[in-house]
Amino acid sequence: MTKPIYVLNGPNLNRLGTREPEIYGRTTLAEVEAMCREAVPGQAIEFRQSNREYEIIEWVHEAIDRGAGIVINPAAFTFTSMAIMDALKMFPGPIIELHISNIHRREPIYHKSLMSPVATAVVAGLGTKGYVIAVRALRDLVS
Ligand code: CA2
Repeated sequence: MTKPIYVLNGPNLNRLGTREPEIYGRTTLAEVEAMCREAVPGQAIEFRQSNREYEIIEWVHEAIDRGAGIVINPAAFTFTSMAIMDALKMFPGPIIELHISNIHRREPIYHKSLMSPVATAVVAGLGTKGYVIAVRALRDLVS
């Protein structure tokens, strides 16, 4: 059996589609999950969201044990979490860091990602369609 791709989402993304549509669009996270599954038929996907740093670290550990690749939108943890960065560093496969918005066009506090140095690739600014592009790219990288 092929190993799953993990799509991990950080804090507040469970509220996607409900505020700041000019930046993040109107698509909900449940719709993003459906788009991801449709984009890579036959590819197992573990799609998760948490507001807790601990839980995201545990899921990265789970992916280390049984995952083929990781797409991660760490949201605000992008800029604060050495712990998630350390966990990602241990992952042997490809990692795509994903942001719905282009973090580099935004205020300076959004410019310094702690994750980018340990990511294989970064997708930012393509809206929620970036998830589709990221899971397809990851599927190609792992197959
Ligand atoms: O653009 C992205 O995907 C971000 O990772 C989203 C984070 C932000 O801290 C990053 O800098 C960029 C914020 C996510 C906030 O969650 C939302 C919930 C509801 C509606 C919109 C955003």
